Amino acid sequence: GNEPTPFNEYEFPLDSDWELPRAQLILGATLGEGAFGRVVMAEVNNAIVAVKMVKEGHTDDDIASLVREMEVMKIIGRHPNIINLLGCCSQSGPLYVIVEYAPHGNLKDFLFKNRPYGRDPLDSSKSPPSPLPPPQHLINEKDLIKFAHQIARGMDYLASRRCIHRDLAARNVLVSDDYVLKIADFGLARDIQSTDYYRKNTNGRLPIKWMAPESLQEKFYDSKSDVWSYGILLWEIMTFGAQPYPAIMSAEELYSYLMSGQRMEKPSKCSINIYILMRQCWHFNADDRPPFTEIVEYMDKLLQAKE
Ligand code: ACK
Repeated sequence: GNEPTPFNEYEFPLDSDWELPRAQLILGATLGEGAFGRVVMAEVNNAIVAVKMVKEGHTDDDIASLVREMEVMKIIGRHPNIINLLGCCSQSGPLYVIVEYAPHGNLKDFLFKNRPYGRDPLDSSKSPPSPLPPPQHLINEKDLIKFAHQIARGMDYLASRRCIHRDLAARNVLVSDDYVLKIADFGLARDIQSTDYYRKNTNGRLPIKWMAPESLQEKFYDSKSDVWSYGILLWEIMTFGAQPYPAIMSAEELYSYLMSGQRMEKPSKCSINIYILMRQCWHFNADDRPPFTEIVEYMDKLLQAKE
């Protein structure tokens, strides 16, 4: 049913491989909230973690999605470039799914905050000094390529585990210590049938701009549609978090733009080799797009050339 349900009305089977004593968990500040979910910072055995839970007013379906997300994370297993499951509290109290904490937040905001001071990466002409505070992290082109490389490795791993992300974007990649990037929300149950192309996400952006043509047209998703999204994510990285296709306002408009063969231009600070990769990810025909394994190899070579 879809009626709101109070806490503690659910019983979950005990999984002793993952269960942590509730008393060891000290909940802290809320990191973020969605419609029915919440992510809270917490401490367990002197380590900082992130805890996913449902909010009050959730439905049975929201609980089921959180359980499913946790089960997917258990099955997929560990990789350095994904947000890994650490444990859960599932007995006598609300369900807490405990995952790795990424101290620098999402990649889009991280890149935007650390734009080279006073410069708009989309604009090669002189632009007035930015009103933003000076960047805390100095990020050069090699760092950007390393970011793209790590995301490709995480996606190659997820694809090898038969996991399709369906919403790969800089907002869904988190920045951990030492510039380690981790793909988040790969275990989310996404009800593709009910995807609302017109509804903006919490940041007011249209998620359609990351979607492959076959996802826009037929709601079809596979690893090759994730590769398309990876190309958009590459573009976000190379523009320090700019908004893709700023002039496009609807799914129909985007589809005809792509159908006519148009693609985003090379960002001014982006090397031709990275742009070539973006364009390969944006082949209309999914079979012409490189698999993540090839993308990783391509980035290996680019980084070796920069040694
Ligand atoms: O950009 P943010 O600060 O990073 O806002 C979102 C918000 O919660 C909603 O998802 C943050 N968040 C989610 N998972 C984690 C995590 N494992 N570590 C740190 N922050 C997280 C995210």
